[in-house]
Amino acid sequence: MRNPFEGVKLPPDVEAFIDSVAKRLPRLGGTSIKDRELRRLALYRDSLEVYEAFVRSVPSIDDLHPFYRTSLEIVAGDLNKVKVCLASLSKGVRLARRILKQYMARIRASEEGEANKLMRAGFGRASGILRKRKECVKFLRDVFAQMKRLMAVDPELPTIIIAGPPNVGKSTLVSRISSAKPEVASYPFTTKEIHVGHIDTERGKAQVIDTPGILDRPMSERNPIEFKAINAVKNLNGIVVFLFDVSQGALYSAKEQIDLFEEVSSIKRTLPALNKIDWVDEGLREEIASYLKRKGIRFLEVSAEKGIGVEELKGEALKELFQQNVGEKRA
Ligand SMILES: Nc1nc2c(ncn2[C@@H]2O[C@H](COP(=O)(O)OP(=O)(O)OP(=O)(O)O)[C@@H](O)[C@H]2O)c(=O)[nH]1
Ligand SMILES: [Mg+2]
Repeated sequence: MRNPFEGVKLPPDVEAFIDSVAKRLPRLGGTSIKDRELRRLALYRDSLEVYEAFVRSVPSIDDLHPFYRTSLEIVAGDLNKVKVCLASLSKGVRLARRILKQYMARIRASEEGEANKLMRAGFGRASGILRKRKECVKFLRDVFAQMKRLMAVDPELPTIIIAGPPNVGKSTLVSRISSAKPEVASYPFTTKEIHVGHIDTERGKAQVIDTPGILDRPMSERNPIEFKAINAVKNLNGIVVFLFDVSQGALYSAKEQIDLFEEVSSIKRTLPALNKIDWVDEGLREEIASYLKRKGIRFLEVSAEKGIGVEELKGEALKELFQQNVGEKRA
């Protein structure tokens, strides 16, 4: 599935739109003054099409995949405002068209000497109607410009979500296990860049994403937007590979990492791996490994950077992923 917002035709800012129409008016001639003024209002009327094209290009909000609907909600702050503004803009354009039509009829019925005055009046009234929607247009423009940029994640594809504390090696792992160079995407969830890679398998295509700034802190430190972000990730069809940092350079204690792991694994099916095994801190490794063993949780030991154990991790993750997918399809 492609980003449903990719095809949205962004609307021009209202003042810029009015300005650009006004600038084109003096260039229009005609066989008479009346003819010229009619052509001017017709130009205005036809130019309104950019707003109609925008509204038509917006996908139905209620039919969006939950991943994209949640993303839209995060970006817009309020889905209802998006709907209200879209409706208000549609109505404004219809009203402006009607006004222009009325003034064109009046010009046709008027004396030559009245035509320019009527054109100005029609122009002014139509512009007034659009100006009332100025804030809405600005809001919609900003929101959909951001949504258009969210291209790389396909919520329909089976997805391996790489999670773990900051600096654990998530991005390194994404590029290690995906076949192509990962794409870099911006997301409303995080100010950081998300990497999206793909894996081609016999059973079909899968994607791998890292989650900087999303699944890397305790829930208690989160704001409402971050909760929604987690929800969006939850809505992806996938499993989590959780990386622990067991290196001598680890920024987080075993307890902090284990607490985070427990939170993440309560959200989605999670496969843990101890990363940076090439630069291991034995104490840290032992503490985390014994916790996992005590819980009866299987884990792997890897070095994303050196490529140690990475193929095995990839194989395990894909196995779980496709097992889960088969299970879900049967259910
Ligand atoms: N020694 C060692 N270093 C690693 C390994 N994997 C990653 N690193 C290093 O760890 C640092 C962080 O790696 P990233 O892949 O950027 O980590 P990240 O989890 O994406 O970091 P954020 O996105 O900032 O949360 C980099 O300097 C990597 O080179 C590993 O297996 N061994
Ligand atoms: Mg990263």
